[in-house]
Amino acid sequence: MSDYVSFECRGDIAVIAVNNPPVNALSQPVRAGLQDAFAAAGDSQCRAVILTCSGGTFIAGADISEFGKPPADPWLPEVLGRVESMDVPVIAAIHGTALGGGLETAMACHYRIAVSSSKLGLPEVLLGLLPGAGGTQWAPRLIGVEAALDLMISGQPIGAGAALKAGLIDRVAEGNLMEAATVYARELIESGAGPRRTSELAVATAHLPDGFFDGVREQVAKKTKGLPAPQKIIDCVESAATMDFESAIELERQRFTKLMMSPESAGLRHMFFAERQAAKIDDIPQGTPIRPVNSVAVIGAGTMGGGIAMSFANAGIPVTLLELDNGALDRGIGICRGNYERSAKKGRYTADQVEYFMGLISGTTSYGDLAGVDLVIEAVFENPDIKYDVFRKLDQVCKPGAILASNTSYQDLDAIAAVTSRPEDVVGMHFFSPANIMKLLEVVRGEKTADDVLATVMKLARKIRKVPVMSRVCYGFIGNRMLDGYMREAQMLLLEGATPAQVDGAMQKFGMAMGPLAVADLAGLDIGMKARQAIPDLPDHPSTHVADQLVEMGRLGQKSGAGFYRYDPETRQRIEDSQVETMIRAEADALGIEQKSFSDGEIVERVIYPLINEGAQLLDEGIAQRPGDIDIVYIYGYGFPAHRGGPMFYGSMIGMDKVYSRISEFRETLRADDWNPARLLKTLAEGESNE
Ligand code: 3H9
Repeated sequence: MSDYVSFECRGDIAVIAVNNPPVNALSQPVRAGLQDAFAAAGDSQCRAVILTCSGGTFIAGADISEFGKPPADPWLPEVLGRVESMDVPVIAAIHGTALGGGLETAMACHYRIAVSSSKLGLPEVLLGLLPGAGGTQWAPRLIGVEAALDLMISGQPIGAGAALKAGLIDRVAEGNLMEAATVYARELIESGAGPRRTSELAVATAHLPDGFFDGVREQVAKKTKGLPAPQKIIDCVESAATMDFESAIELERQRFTKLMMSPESAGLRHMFFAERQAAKIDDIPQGTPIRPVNSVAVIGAGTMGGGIAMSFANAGIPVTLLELDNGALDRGIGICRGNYERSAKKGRYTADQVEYFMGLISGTTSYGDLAGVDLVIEAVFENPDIKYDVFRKLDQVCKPGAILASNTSYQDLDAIAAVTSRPEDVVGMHFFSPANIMKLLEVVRGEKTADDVLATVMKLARKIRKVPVMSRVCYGFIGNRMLDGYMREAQMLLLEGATPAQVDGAMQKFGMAMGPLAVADLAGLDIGMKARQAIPDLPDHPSTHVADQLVEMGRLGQKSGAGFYRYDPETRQRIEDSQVETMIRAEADALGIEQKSFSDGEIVERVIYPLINEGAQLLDEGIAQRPGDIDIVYIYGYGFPAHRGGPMFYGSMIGMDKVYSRISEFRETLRADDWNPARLLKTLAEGESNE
């Protein structure tokens, strides 16, 4: 029939199969192929149709790469209308993942059978969208209003067992899927069941209390920070309960189209592809051999080392923690157990799982015990001499071919590699704290790091559920190097008249998980001060004066109960502190800095534009491979709002010419040395203003 969709009659049962690797996305040729195949089935003598997919999965959704481009016929709702209107029973045979438009396709079929390992979901919300091919109408009819809202607002898929219980599927296939689907089709033919159209089912609403939908709206708005897609999903589900099917479908279509044009969806779609792209290294071919990693050691059982160990244990990989003495080792292993037990209390793990994970974490105080491990990650104090010492020892004891990784956040990886006799085996694996939770992994490529070492670590990252991004060597790599300007401007704004709460408030409204000053308090102001003191000949900069004075006042941040803010000892709630305000104004006075007031927009520009500028500089220097990689670093490592697509995408949405011109203005009116526009930013800006 077509390369993408095949049609054949097996006796009186028609089999339509989609074949569009890797995930059978509903690209235009698939939609056209489905339309033709169902037309052919309608014209045939078949008494039932089975819709199946080849490869590893059922249809995983619409083709996201087509979004934002001019629509190409046929439109998916039209195709699914054709499927639902078939006069003979249509059975979806599901394996792998039936997601988004894929699950909508299954719901347009009259019956559904799935293998037990399959997953079904409506994840459109994660792309800033809603199910736009009938999903908001079919789901409440099949599984009820509450479960449908849950499925669509969380975006999280459910397994076949839960789907069967909820009524999303009719059967779980035992054994071979096609055989089970054929048996099902035969039963339906013989019982004369006929088509069972989802749109003809009623939506159960009698049990819903008055004001149900408004209650959900309010609850969801709090959790989703006013993002538009969840609210529009609620509108559509409400319409399923209050309007006729055709009118409700029309509303769904309008809402879907509006969301498709929204900046939030553009940002989230960019992030979807950027995340997948970031896992690839341009000059390392896909098929590069991988070194086996079946055992891992972590040097240093502090908060970071323990978190790294947990990440491996969570993926079923045994890990040995090494510490200098038994006391430190016991403390480190105890922290891992404590973390697991807290998660178990919240219902994330069973007691058996906790024991399983802890069974994978062992400890030693002897480097000799690391002789057989495949990968060692050093996570000791950020001091180059200590790190050199560790790597010299590892070079002596580790087997040939073992990967030697450093979790350094700032140090020169090439200098670390140079103390070993095997710099090709040395790589950076920069985790973010808490390492068992944060998804970002900066993979640092040294001058001599071997291709297979990099390929192994990029792949391993996915196995331990991290999102890897490759960075070349520079001070602070991608993320921390960019942070410099961000933190500098946040603190300069204080000296120019803003309060900590104003700066953080503006950034939180922008969507940052936390404001920069609250983050500094969380990290510990003394840590920043010590890091600065460790840099030889670092010139004085007024931006650090407030933080340095806070440290001198004993205000180290959250851990001492006060920093830029005071913290309620019970709730850890931030409280604005007039003592800090007075100190800031006195310092500004001493520095002769004029005071003014700032709008939220000005604060955002001052704090975010340095990220964009430094990002452009990193691209120019070849430290980062692509703008999208930088976006992924900031979204997964620094709490940048995903719906804004990351700093570089955000810059491109504003227009790099506008960003450049504002930065040039700041260069004139603020501090020339701090606001040097990156060469690449200038080039991009000139390109845009010539368009
Ligand atoms: C929707 O359906 C809207 C409808 O309601 C209404 C329409 C009118 N499109 O993730 P992987 C690519 S919205 C295009 O590494 P995994 C992906 O970029 C959609 N491409 O594999 C990658 O390409 P590359 C709702 C897609 O095994 C390759 O496939 N559906 C799509 O780790 C492999 O992907 C979703 O949101 C797509 N839909 O995970 C599901 N999906 O090799 C989105 C994947 O060039 N997809 N690609 O880098 C996923 O969640 C995961 O890809 C999946 C597989 C779980 C399926």
